[in-house]
Amino acid sequence: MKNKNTSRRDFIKTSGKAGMAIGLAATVLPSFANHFTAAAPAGIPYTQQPLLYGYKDLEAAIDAMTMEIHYSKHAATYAKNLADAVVAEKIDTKAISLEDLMAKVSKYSPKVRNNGGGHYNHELFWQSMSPRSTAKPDGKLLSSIEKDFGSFDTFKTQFTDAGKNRFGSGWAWLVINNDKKLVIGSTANQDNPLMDVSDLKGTPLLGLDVWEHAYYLRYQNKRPDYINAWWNVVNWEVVQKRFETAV
Ligand code: MN3
Repeated sequence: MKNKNTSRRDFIKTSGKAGMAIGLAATVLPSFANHFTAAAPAGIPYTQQPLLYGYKDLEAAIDAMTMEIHYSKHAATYAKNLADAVVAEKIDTKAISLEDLMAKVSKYSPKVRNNGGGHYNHELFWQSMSPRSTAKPDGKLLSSIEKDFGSFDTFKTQFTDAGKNRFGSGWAWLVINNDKKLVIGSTANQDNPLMDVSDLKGTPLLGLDVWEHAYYLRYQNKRPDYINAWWNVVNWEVVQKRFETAV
């Protein structure tokens, strides 16, 4: 995986044809289809990474066409625009991680905020889903959820409400804050809880895209139906790993 990602990144760098590289990634998707293992929680690269499942694999919640357009058009554009902004604003991506860039995003242009957030959020989102979802987490994450929200069902209801009630476009989040407490909230547009400009602050453990482009083809105006179905594809294994890294 690591070599593949590296060579793909080099390919993008040398060819400058990000769109072509993304098309290539889409055609080789079946070779990744058997790798449902949890992705590493720490550090999201600046470039778009291959999906660890096929576009059709999340049908329990999201149709294949939505996945394809979302990944290969919307998210790819954020990654490309971030790459452009990184060059224009002379951001040394070897010296500063994407997470650290988010933490001082107010010092950069709106293009970095919108596309850096857009790229980070989507990479986290793809990792947060799996065709082999378990109904709930276990271990320390489950006990922390039960401690901080009363029960797993209460947590689900509050998270669902955060997504339902986010006016316009944005994201619902489960974060762990500086006091190691789990907190649910939402952000507008492509902001995220790592950003210094965000009211909601913490390390993202789980993020849900509630932009219309994430659900409109199947669910139209029914965002709550999308969120209710989305629980069927949450990759709790990855969320647990993020939690264990953060605590
Ligand atoms: Mn999106």
